[in-house]
Amino acid sequence: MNRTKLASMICLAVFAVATIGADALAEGATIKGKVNWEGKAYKGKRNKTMNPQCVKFNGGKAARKDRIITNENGTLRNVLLYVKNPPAGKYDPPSTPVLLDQVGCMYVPRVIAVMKGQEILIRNSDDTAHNIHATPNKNKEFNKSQPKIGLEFKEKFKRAEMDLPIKCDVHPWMKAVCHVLDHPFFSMTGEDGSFEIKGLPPGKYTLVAKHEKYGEQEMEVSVATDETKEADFTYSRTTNKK
Ligand SMILES: [Cu+2]
Repeated sequence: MNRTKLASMICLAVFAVATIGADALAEGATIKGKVNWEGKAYKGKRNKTMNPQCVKFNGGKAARKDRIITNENGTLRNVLLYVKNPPAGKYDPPSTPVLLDQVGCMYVPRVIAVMKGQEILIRNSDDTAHNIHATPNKNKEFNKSQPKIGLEFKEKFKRAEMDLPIKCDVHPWMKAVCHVLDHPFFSMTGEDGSFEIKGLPPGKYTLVAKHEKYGEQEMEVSVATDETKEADFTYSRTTNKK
């Protein structure tokens, strides 16, 4: 038996029984790609309900609505990519927190994804008071205020839950979405629309792309041991519209 084969067998055995640290997912196969946006770039409308103080934070013009953000390179931001049929195993959450910032009276980013038990670092970068109010279905609700610029606190959710809403009761337009997964095989698209899911044992996976407005798409992706596979998705204004 060659070393690669032996290593993959050990790897499979480990995935089947032990608790795996998500930080140790450097080994294994990778699925990566980008989420394309087809058609005209989307420019969100300015938020007419934004109060004067928050408008000032945004340089004198109200911030644009951010449920749909297309990037300069023709991709779509804030799309969650996750493996629907993750390899069996118990996973420890990544040790690095995910940042949820408040900038110009908007959540940045609007959509975050964490593993259950992973820390979310919530920061106030505005010179005003915000409160952060999570209203989950399966997790514990919290409602905490951040009265000053520069304040931070950490929170985590214990159970998997998609589309968990987070809002600010001071500024009713402030809305964020948190996806909580029970495994580490997920990724969010950011400013370049790319994603990367690492550490997969060889196998056939169903990869799901999920956007707040344009919904879900699925793709079957098979990976061999340590293989890197490309998988691109495309959304447009007509995706999931009938
Ligand atoms: Cu606020």
